[in-house]
Amino acid sequence: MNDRIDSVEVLVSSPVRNYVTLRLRTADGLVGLGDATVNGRELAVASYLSDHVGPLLEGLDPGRIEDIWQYLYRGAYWRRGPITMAAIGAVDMALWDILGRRAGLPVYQLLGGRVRDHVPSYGHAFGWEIPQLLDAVDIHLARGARHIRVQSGVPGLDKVYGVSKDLDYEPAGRGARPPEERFDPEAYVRHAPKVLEAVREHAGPDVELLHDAHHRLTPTQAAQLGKALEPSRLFWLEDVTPAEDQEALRFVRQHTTTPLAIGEVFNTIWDCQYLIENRLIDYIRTAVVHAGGISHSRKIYALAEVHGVKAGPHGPSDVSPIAMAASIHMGASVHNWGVQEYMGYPEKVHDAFPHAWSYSDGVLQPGDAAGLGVELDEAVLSSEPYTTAYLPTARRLDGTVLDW
Ligand code: CS2
Ligand code: MG
Repeated sequence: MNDRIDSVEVLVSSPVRNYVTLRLRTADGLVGLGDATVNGRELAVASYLSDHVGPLLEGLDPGRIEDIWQYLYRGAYWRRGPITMAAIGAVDMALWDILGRRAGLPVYQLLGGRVRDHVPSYGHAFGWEIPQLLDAVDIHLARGARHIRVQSGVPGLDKVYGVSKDLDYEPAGRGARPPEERFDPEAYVRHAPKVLEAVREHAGPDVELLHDAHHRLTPTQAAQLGKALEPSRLFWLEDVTPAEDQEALRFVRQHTTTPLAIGEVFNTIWDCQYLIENRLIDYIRTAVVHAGGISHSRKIYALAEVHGVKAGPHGPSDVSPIAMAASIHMGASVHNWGVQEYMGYPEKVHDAFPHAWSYSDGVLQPGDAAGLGVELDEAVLSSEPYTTAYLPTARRLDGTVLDW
């Protein structure tokens, strides 16, 4: 049958950042692309795909998207986790891409069509000191942004996650070991409210402000921070406590009305179920690539819809433009959408993955190309060799390892 999957390729590439891309081809020449990037664990997911998943796909009907998802998830004894789910996510994205290309329709149309005119997004403003941060906020405002994530340095520390001194994207340090940083959660909790207050004062009441604490606080610190931030009226406070301890968020929620977001490290609907069903969060942050693709993400959003929770997907530059496309297509067609993170990409990444989706004036558009609307420029994609790169490991001032 000439519409069967007849080739499965896994491309590990490094146009400035490391990405893992899945390319499926059908016997009649259609191509589907999926993103399988797991930042800092790229080769593990590449092996999972090429050694364990690829051989199963050859000869299958690419139109059986849900069945292939179930086959790869339920049909294997070991399941869940970021590597497995990113691999399944990449396959799922590529199958929706093929379906769209076969139908001559953009994926958002296959998902039920538009429910909004554009997909709201937020970018990152950071500055080591408050004046630099305010300048960065002004750049976002001048671009037309309505949602901005703000992060700053902390007095007494010389590095803070998310506050790059010279780049406009979050870098991962190349090398065999992650670089190390020192972080002091207490100093951070004391300082962050002053930062958000200054930004609110500067930006006025209309702009939506977001802030990420990166799983580094105790429940009590998180509750104190949420309370202290109330006058700054955040859109969301993200990842206040380590994501495994979901009951901690009940305590935080009981003490603050600052909206809470979490879930960028979640991989399945079962990771999200407790928090959503108990209404302990306002936004669920799963990324399409790390949570099993479009098919599974739609189920997470549907569960969230029933419980008044909105989607606010993770979208750093370590999620490739293919996953970004898939997320934007969902953003155009999912009713309970809050906002898409859009950190942006170095120019070379846009060149490596030419895409129909676009960003301007603070919002994203899926474009009208068939499928996901992303192609590969292999010359750019392979212009830099893959080398391991890691986000820094953080330790407390006394040297104990902190959560990421
Ligand atoms: C962050 C990410 O975007 C975010 O909210 O939490 O920058 C995160 O640090 C990286 O994506 C990790 O790969
Ligand atoms: Mg985050």
